Amino acid sequence: MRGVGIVMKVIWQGNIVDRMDVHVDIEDRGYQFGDGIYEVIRVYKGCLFTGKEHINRLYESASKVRLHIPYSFQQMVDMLTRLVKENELQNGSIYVQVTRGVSPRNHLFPPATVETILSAYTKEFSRPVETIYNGVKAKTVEDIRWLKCDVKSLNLLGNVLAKQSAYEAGCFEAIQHRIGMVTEGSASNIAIVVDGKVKTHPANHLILNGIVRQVMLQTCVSNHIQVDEAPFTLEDLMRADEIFMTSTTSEITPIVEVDGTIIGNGMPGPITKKLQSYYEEEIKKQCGSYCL
Ligand code: DCS
Repeated sequence: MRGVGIVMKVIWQGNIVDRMDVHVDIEDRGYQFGDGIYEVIRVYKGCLFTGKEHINRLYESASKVRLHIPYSFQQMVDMLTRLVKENELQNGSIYVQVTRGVSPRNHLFPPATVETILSAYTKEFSRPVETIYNGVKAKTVEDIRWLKCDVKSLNLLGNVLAKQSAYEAGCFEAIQHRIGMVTEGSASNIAIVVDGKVKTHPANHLILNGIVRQVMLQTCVSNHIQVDEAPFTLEDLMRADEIFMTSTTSEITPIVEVDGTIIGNGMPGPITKKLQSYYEEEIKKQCGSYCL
């Protein structure tokens, strides 16, 4: 909500309505099974940053779990843009999700006549300046999630448990690993810098191919920073010169301590800082002269 007494607008089944008028059915499959997919799109100065990439990924996630989205790409762009305007959102994010609809509880897909349910809302917040500048602490945890982490699924229990465990250890993010190979954060991708080279897990079924990850990799290539999309171990992580996480909300955030061990000199490293400035350039390019 933008202010007292102002009801925020949301998208419900293709229409823009007051948030208070939305009622989720107890048998919505998203609610009961986590049977759905979602996206988080960043908005700077009222403009959708990498909006096309996020919407494309929403359709990809839907198709990977055989979920039908009854709107065209352009209809989706128009709907989300209208929502941002209606809510007068300047800086923040759009959350959009699609569930497999409402049907009597049964693990099987509902009949094809059951409509999927699309909803979206906006949230206002500013850039996390403090953590971007100073960096954060992380905790390593075992990656206990399923084997379709490339799908942005509503099932986030594994991610929730990882994040909570990090929080309880006084850390900002969890760094997940499968038998010692680092995959990704609880809600971010993880990269290390070794001898000036950026290394991050390849985009396969074990991670979400983050949009910020992709922008970061492109800026590395355009600026002649070497990149290696290859798995790395917990030992590589602990010995790295620099570590950073990438995500729509945290952008490029340095990780300066892992499991109580200081990384590098405990300050955001030079490559991370360079990548942050390239990322800001990209924001300005797409969304105008937004700056801190
Ligand atoms: N990996 C996981 C598991 C994520 O949940 C996210 C983003 C990422 C990587 C990074 O992807 P993007 O660069 O495309 O953001 N998670 C979103 C979320 O749930 N909240 O904010 C971002």
